[in-house]
Amino acid sequence: MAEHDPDAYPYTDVGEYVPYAGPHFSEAESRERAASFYQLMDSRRSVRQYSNRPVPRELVEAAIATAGTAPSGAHQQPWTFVLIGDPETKQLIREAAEEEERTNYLEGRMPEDWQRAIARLGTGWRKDYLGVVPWIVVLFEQRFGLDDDGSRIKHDYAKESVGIAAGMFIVALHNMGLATLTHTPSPMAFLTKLLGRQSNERPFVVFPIGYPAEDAVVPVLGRKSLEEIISEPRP
Ligand code: IYR
Repeated sequence: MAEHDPDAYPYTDVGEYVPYAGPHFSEAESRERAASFYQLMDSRRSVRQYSNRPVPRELVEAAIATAGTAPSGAHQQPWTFVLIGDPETKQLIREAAEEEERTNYLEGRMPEDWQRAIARLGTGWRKDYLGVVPWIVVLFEQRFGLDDDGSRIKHDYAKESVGIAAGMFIVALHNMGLATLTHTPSPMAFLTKLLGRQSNERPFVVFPIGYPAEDAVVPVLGRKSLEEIISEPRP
């Protein structure tokens, strides 16, 4: 790197640098990889029926490690992945989630347009899958950091950062043939207490993780075409 130029980089005066070590591919390799990765990811679906077949803890840990490579605001890595395998805690999560969802679905807490939006997904207040999966990961967003003396460290773009990490986690699981679902029981505050998290942490999403049931089905849903999601700048 060139010598530090304080005019151009007024806030950059510390830090060490190493050569970037990302992969290099020929254009042909890139095309091949792009096509096969797209195919792999296009086969991903949110799964609501799981097998109780055990999943080695290391596999879920590997997915968490991959998610932890996500970019984050000011590299603050504002995420905690709480990994739950013991049946009692999974059962407590299930019961609490079902209680909230029961109120949503049966007692009119879900606005009508929301009900209409999810009608074709085949969801209901019962969350059987939370009682079947070998693992549940609850991803928490650290809204702010806490340093050793308990004072707050501002986290920039925490929500965006955790959203990116969540996406990478889903990709990592799918890449190893594991299924998951971005489950957001609403409201989710019960998870902070149930899992003994601190008040700076906000539950972001619940991921049931396992192999899909052999007879798992998913709703027939199309994806938007490339033409629908890509655009040019408008004058
Ligand atoms: N949280 C509810 C409802 C629900 C909401 C959305 I947005 C979905 O994409 C699916 C379901 C539930 O988990 O059933």
